[in-house]
Amino acid sequence: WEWQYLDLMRHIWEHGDERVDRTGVGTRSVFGATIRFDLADGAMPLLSTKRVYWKTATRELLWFLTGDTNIRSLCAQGVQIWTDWPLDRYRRETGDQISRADFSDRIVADAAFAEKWGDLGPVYGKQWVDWPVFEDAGNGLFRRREQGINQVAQVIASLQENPGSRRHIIEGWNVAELDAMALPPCHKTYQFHVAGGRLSCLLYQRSCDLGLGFAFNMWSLALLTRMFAQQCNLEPGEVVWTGGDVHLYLNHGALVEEQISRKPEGQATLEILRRPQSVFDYRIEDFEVRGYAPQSHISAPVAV
Ligand code: THF
Repeated sequence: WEWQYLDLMRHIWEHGDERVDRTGVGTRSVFGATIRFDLADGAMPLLSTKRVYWKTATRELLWFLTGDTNIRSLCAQGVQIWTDWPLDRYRRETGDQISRADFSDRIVADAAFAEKWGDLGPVYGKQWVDWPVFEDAGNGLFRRREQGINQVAQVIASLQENPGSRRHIIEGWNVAELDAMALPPCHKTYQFHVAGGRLSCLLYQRSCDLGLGFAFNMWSLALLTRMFAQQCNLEPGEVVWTGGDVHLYLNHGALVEEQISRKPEGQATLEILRRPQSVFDYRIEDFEVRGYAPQSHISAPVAV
């Protein structure tokens, strides 16, 4: 499967449309790409042509499932993949050129600081488990219902009650709240599908940083599918990743050249060591990856 990724990478680097993007870094991009992976026998789509920090990606996914949108609990676990956006805002608004490490430490140490500066707005976690609902207050006004819609719980229920449905969807793109988000969702729509006792999932990702984010997004798609399958007593099926604007940042040239010179080898598998009560009760220790012997990590800067 990894050739699908490497071929796409090479294709975009050689033929992608070059443009200046929102971040000002510049990209080469194509529109519309699909990568499929079969989860049979525990296989997971972990790239072997560079080390992927799957535990970091897993911590991020578990954080989404808690509904949290503040980076504080990620920072407390040493996960810095979301730190740059709050850091950027803090530096812009205060003029304080604090280092990322100091900013992260302060977020962890100081709850009030974290509340003021660590929140990303109503991003993934919020929309997944607490999509806002407004109800008629009876006086001609509408009020926000205390508890929003838990899409994750609803999809787990619909998979169990009505597996043949074509509506098993988790949506991040809440149009009314996009302006309040630090970043509108990239991996915005997950659709689940049951056939022959197997659970598959298709992700539609509107925008993909192929050099950096993809490895995380693909892992998380597969992991979410494995967790849902376990909860619903289904076998894992296929994951289908579909990207809209799929791009390589121009400052990822060294990563691209190095990675497309490497050859995929081996196949990692995942064992889930325990069957938690619900999809919200997984912990990082529940996941064990076997047979993962990747080539060395290739670092690249993230565009904010
Ligand atoms: N913005 C951009 N430009 N790229 C992205 O991949 C991205 N995301 C999320 C939101 N905005 C994005 C953030 N997710 C890394 C991984 C995932 C991220 C952001 C950054 C990253 O730097 N990974 C490094 C090292 C990780 C580490 O040190 O732990 C890597 O080499 O994988 C995509 O959803």
